[in-house]
Amino acid sequence: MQQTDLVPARFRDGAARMAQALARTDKIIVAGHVAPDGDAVGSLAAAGHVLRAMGKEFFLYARPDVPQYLRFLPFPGVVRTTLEHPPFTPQAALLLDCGEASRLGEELAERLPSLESLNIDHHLGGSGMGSKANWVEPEAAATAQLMAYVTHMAGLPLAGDVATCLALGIITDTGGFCHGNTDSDVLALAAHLAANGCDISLLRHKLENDWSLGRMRLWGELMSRIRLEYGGSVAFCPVFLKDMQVFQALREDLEGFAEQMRRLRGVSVAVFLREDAPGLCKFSLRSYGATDVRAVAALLGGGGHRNAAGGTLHMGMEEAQTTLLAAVSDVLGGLCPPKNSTQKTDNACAEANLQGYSSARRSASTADSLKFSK
Ligand SMILES: [Mn+2]
Repeated sequence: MQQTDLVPARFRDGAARMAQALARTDKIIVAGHVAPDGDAVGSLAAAGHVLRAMGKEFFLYARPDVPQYLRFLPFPGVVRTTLEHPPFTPQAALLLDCGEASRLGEELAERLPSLESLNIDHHLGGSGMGSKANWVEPEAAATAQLMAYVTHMAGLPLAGDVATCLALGIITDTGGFCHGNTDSDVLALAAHLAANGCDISLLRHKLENDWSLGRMRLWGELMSRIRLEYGGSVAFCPVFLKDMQVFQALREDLEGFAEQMRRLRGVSVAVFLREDAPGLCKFSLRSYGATDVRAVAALLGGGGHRNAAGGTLHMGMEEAQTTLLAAVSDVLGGLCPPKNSTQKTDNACAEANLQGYSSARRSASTADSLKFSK
């Protein structure tokens, strides 16, 4: 592949514009969204490497902190968790993967009006946040993908530590190159990173095979708690504050659980509800293909992407559960039977599904049918 092909035509202008804007900016706070995920942290670290190569003064900032499971990344310096006593007087903020103003965190949001801001994001709805330069591409799989194109357009090599940080963001936001956002551009970029020394298999190993026993046991408990709603088309699971204490688990230990729920046969939407404090819940929604859970999240004041969205509900768990399931039904009613379907109906449907599966297995092979028929 020629170097010029690395940045797809649809992203070239935006990437060049952001590279130029960065070149004209100094004394920068680099920030992802609060409670940062792999894409936010990977983009944050990569941006730091880029700014260092550009000779800029900058510091990295994450609230409340970089989660434990991402601390193996090669960061270009410490990640600060507060904006008090900065090493220099910041003039600008580079915002990465933030989605919307509410995800900046209070501390940064308060200071933002007095700073120039540059915004790089792939969430729908985050388009207003860059006062100096703004680049939002909802078609991009990850902010790290966009950051890679900025790096390239700035004339810097996509190799070494910056490649590792970018690959991490891409891997996490594409679910390890499995989600519907994994297009040929993403794979071409990943191939370039791999060809330039990035060990993608090692990255995935570090991300996926580092569980505490508490996390494993918590997932076991939560899996046994999953309930099917709306005739089996929606999977629901709540996790309470006391669960985290019982299993000595961290909040980041829940990362990925909603995706697990989506593995269930017949389930179109996975709904995961987490109690953060009495009267304060976070919800995560996952879907597949054309089923748009972002629309459900938006109805409840949240945001995200078509197949992965979430938000906050200021209410108790029971009310949150009712509110969430009603919103799923209201927005995605086509996939759900009427709202008044009872638990008994759900069980009957689930059983019917199982029977359907058995009979499909029986008819799949006449040679095997005797073994299944007993
Ligand atoms: Mn992202």
